[in-house]
Amino acid sequence: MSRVDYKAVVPTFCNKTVERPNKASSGTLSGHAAGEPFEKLVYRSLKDRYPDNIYKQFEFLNELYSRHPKLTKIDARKSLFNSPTVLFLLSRGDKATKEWNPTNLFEEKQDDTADALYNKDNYFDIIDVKTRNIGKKAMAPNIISAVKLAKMCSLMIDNEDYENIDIHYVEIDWLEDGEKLKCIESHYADLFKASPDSLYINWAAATQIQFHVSDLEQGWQGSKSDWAHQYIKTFVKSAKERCKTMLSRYVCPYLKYLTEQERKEIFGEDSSNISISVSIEGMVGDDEMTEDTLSLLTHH
Ligand SMILES: [Ca+2]
Repeated sequence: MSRVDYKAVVPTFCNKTVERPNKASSGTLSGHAAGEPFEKLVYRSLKDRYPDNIYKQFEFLNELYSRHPKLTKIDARKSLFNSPTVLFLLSRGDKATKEWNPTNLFEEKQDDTADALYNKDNYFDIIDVKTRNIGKKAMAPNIISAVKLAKMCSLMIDNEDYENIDIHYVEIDWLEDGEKLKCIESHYADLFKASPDSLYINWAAATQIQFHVSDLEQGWQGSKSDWAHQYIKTFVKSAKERCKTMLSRYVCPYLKYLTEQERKEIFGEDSSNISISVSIEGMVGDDEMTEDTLSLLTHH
């Protein structure tokens, strides 16, 4: 159960305007540039409502490490996180963590997981704001790395760490309004309420999960531990499909250009090893795979 009252906060963004980051006359506005003032708006509203609990991700880290100035080693700094899952999602890399000191603070980073972070005691709600120009038709945006989520789920399972983390998305739909940008609709969604099988992983787009927040299915009834397990299943299944696609699209059509010797060099002594090379990825005993392998081999 989230401690942020999204139902109350999110509708307040409707009809709010922000300054256009560039003059209307200077041409098109990039999605990223337009997103920033709305991200700030969401952050400020949340901060007003929960002044003691809302942080920027980098602010939280700066405060955490500043409160313990004697802990300077990486492991000591990492030990400040009670949850390995939170540590994984929020901390910066080892090098940056090592180099952190009160005169070398973290700054905002583009690939930080959270635009805003709600923290109380050991509980963290990661809030990511997605902005959308509804005057244009746009593909579903990148939400989070599917690999990062798989890692997160494995940490949750390994540490039975389910209560410390929530992840929410806020969508701001905006239109240009003279020298301003105006929020027309606002939406929110809880990642752990979306059925993992409904998440689309775009392997060709840096393995990103993509969706419009307003379209995200919210029907998951199971526990977070069920969610973590189901997500990993979804991820592995999707990775298997990706392997199949890679084989049929990028291996099969080109095999005939290789000599027998070259094929052996790549796939081993027996050409049937093409299936074995895939099996290493964890697909042993998959009947379907045998069929795929056969169809691959008939091409040359
Ligand atoms: Ca964002």
